[in-house]
Amino acid sequence: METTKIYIRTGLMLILTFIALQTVMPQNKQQDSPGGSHGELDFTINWKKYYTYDQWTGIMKDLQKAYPGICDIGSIGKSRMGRDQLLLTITNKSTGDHKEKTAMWVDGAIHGNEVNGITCSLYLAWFLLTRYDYDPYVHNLVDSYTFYILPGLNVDANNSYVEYPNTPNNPRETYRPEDNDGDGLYDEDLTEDVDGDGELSYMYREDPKGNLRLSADGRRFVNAEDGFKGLRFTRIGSEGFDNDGDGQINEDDIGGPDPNRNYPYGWTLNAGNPYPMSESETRNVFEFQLDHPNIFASFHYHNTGRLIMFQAPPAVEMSASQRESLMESTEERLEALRKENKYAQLFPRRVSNEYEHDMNVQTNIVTEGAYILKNYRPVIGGLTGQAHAATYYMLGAYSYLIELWGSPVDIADTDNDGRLSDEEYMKWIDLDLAGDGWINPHKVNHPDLGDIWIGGSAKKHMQRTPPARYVEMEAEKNARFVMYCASQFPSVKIDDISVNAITGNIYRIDVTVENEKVYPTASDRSVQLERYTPDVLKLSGSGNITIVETSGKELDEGRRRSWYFRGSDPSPEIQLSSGEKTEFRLKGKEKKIIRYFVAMEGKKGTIEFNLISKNGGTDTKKATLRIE
Ligand SMILES: [Ca+2]
Ligand SMILES: [Ca+2]
Ligand SMILES: [Ca+2]
Ligand SMILES: [Ca+2]
Ligand SMILES: [Zn+2]
Repeated sequence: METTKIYIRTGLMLILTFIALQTVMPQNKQQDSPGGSHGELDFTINWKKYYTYDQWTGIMKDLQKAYPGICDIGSIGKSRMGRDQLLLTITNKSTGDHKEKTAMWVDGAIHGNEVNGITCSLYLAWFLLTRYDYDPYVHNLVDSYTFYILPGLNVDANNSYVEYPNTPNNPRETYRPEDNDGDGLYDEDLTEDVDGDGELSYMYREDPKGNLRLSADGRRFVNAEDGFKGLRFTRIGSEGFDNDGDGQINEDDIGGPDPNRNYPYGWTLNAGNPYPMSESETRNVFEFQLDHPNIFASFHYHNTGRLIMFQAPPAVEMSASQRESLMESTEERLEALRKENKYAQLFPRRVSNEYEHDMNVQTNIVTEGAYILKNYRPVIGGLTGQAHAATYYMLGAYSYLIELWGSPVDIADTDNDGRLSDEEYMKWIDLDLAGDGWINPHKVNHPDLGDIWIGGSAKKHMQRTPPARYVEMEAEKNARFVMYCASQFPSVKIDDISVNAITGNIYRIDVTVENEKVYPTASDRSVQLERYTPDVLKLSGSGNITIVETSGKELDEGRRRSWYFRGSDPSPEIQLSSGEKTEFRLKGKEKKIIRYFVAMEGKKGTIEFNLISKNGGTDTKKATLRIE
C-alpha cells in the first residue's frame, strides 16, 4: 500500500515544553492609585505660560539633570542666528542604547509663531520623565522605546514670537534675510508696538468716508451702515512705524522661506526657496533623522484647526466618476460605522495592494487619535516640501502633523450654528477669560501718522496659540496620543510551536509568530523604499536534529491545509528552501505560521526558535521532542 506520504499518527507521544526567556525589570515607586499623583510634583513646571528660548531650554537642561538615567540632552545643530536646537533623548539607558530601540520623533513649532507646539513637546518629555517611576504604562514605554523630542525647531523665530510683541501670525519663517519690497534693503521695516502695551494690534484712522465705525459698546470696529453719521474709520494695518521713510509701514519684515515647504519631498521653488534643505534649522533635523533609521513614527506640532493630518500612501489614479462613487460608498460605510463608534474614520482614498496595510494602519491609528483628542479631525496631510511628507515618503516612518487648538467655537458657540459670531466671541472673552485677552480701541499719537486709534482685536495668545488656561489641557491629551502610538509599535512573539511526526524520523514543526500591535514591523512604504530589515526566525537544535526543509514564505491557513494534504508537493507560491533562518514581515495584528521539517536521530532532542525583529523586538522559545 502506497500510504507512506500521508501523515500517520504512529502512536508516538510527543511532549513539548516551552520556556519563555524574558527579562523582568525591577520597578520601584510604582503606585497603585491611578487617579493620584504620579511624580508630577517631583519636578513642577508651570504649564500656564509660554516660554522664551532661554526658559524652555533651561527646563530641558534641568529635566535632564533630574532624570539622567532615562534622559540625554544634546544639540542637533545651530540656527541661522546661532541658537542650539536642543533635543531630548528619552529612553531607559540600562535597557539598551537609544539607537537600538524603535523610536518616536517629536518636534514642535517649525513655524516660528506656533509655540504651543513647544509646550506640547515639552509636556510629553516631562510626562514621560516624571511618571517613569510611578506609572507602569509610561515605565514600559521608556524602557522599550526611544523618544527624540525637539520642542522648538525654528528656534530664532520661536524666541522672537514669545519674547517680543508680535501678531499671532508672525514671525513664522526662518531668519533668512529677504527683501520683500525689492528696494535693495533687507528686513528694513519690521512691525512695532506703537502704544507700548506689549501687543501688536491694528491701527485705524478717523475718516469721514471710512467704511467702519465703533460697535455700540465701543469695543470693536464694525462695518458702518450707509448714511451712518457718527465717527467713521479706515483700517491702516498692523501696528508699526515707517522705519525707512518710504511711505509704507511694515513692508519688509523678517522671514525667508516657509520651513515646512523646505523639505525635499514634493518641494517647489515658490514656497521652499532657494533650494531643498537650504535652512540650517530644517537640514539639521533631516540629517538627524537620516542618521537614525530607528525612527519609526513622527509627530510635528503646528497650529491651528484641531486636525490630525496623517500621511497616507499614494492614491491610485481614478476617473471623476470613480472618485465620486468612492466618495459615496465611503460616506455610506462611515455612517454605518459611526452608529457603533462616533469616532470611526474612513477616507475616500484607493491605494495599490502593496500600500493597503499602511492605509489601514493609519486609519486605525487616527481613529483612536480622534477618540483621545476628542475634538480633533483626522485628514490626509499635504506633500509640498513638508516635514511629515519627507518622513513618510523618504524615510518610511509613519507621520502625523497635529494642528493644535483652534477657535473656541466648541466652547462658545451658544446658538449651535457651528460658527462663532462677534457677540459669542466677546462673551467667551468676558465670561471664560474675565475680559483678559481683548484690546479695547483707544487713541494714540503716531509719529508718522498723527492721531490714530489702536485696538479692537484679541491679544497674541488668543488665536493661534491658546490663552494660557487652555495650554495644559491641549498638551495633556496630545501627549496621550503620542504615547498611544508608541504603545502600538510592533511587538513580536512566538505564540506556539506544534510538532507532528510525519514518517520515519521526520517531524513537521509549525511555528506561529505574531505581532500583537497595530503597527507592522516595517511600513509598506519602507518596504517599497527597501529601507527596512526583514523579521527573521532562526532555528537551532540539539546535534541529533537536522533541518530538512523550511517554508521560505509564511503559510496562511488555507494554503497550509492544501500543502498538508498534498504532502511534500507544495503549491508554487511557497518557496521551499533549506536553511536555518526564514525571513518575512509581520503586519499589524498578524499571525503567521512558519513550517519546518526536521529529522531527529534517537528518542530525544531540543529545538530553539529565535524571532528577531528590528522594530518588533525578539522572542525565544524552546521545545523538547521526546518519543516515549
Ligand atoms: Ca526691503
Ligand atoms: Ca524681509
Ligand atoms: Ca500695541
Ligand atoms: Ca517703510
Ligand atoms: Zn504650522
